[in-house]
Amino acid sequence: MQQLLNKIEEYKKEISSFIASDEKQVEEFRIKWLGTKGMVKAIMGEMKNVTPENKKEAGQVLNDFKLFVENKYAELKFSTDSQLTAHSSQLDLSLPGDDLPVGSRHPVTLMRNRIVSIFQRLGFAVAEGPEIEDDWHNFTALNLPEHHPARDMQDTFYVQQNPDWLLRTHTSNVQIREMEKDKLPIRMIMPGRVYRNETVSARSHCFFHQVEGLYIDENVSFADLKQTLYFFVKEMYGKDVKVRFRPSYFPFTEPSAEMDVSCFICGGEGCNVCKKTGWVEILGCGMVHPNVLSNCNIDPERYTGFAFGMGIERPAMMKYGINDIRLFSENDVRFLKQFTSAV
Ligand code: 2U9
Repeated sequence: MQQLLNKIEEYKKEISSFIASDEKQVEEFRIKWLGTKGMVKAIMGEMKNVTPENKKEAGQVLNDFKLFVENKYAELKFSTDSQLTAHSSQLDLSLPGDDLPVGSRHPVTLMRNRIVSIFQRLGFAVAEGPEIEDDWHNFTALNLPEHHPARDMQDTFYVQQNPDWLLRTHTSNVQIREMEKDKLPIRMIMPGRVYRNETVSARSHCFFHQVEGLYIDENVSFADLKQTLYFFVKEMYGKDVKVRFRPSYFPFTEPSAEMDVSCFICGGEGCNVCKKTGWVEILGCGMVHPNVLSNCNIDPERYTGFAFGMGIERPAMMKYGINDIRLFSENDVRFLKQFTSAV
């Protein structure tokens, strides 16, 4: 056993001091030590002469030795690699690295993130849901009567194989799904893509994005709705904008309203964006209809709530001066790379 250990020590010394100046010498090293008739194989063969009580230790030592030789071989190979050495003489480590292309966020994402983060600061959580939906969650639960025009084939994309399925026309399906979970109060916003069967043009598309919001608790009033949306508008469009509510009608809210802000382009003087009116419509809102609460097993005598909804593309077009909604979905990198990835 001692003889074996001595021999290995000697070999290690020889190997450690070995230097190869070219690939040929490295190959000679490999053949001498690691080849089929090499020294490692030979010394491994000496295991048979080791007494049974020393076998375990000898096995360990021999394995370590084999690893040692293999590592040295790898080292020699690396240091004499002809490609590497050829390049290293021409390598200028002071040169700056290649530019990595940095992506930018999509303008719809930027606008969605801005809207979402304002409501998050007010304590709204974010919820998402399916884009392929059934009639109940997209229409019936929302108090849309059977023959409401929105259900019309002209406005909604239905799934051919099953007319109970459709592409959601708003993200209100997510509100219904949250209300059905039976966990109150609810204070959530629902961003997402929605679909309408409309002719594609510079101003309208068959899919676009929305953020909708829902707040349900005891004693929620229209005053809460107004205060929440005032805060949103000031954060979004600045302290100086004016706000006005106009009465409106939606089947899922009662009373309903639309909210305008004084034109943030011309300051109310009248321009193309506000069509010379001085006002820009930015969202619809209202108190959740008692029928909608009942449809989701929420007692309308005890709970009330408000809801609102806004498109994302239109404010993004106004903010970035984009004049054609189709640009958002054409994936032209020349268009997309113009937006900062700040938010
Ligand atoms: C539930 C109850 C009520 C969401 C609302 C609007 C008014 C609205 C449009 C704005 C522009 C959609 O993108 S748009 O075309 N939305 O005017 N949305 S109230 O009301 C709800 C939602 C869910 C359960």
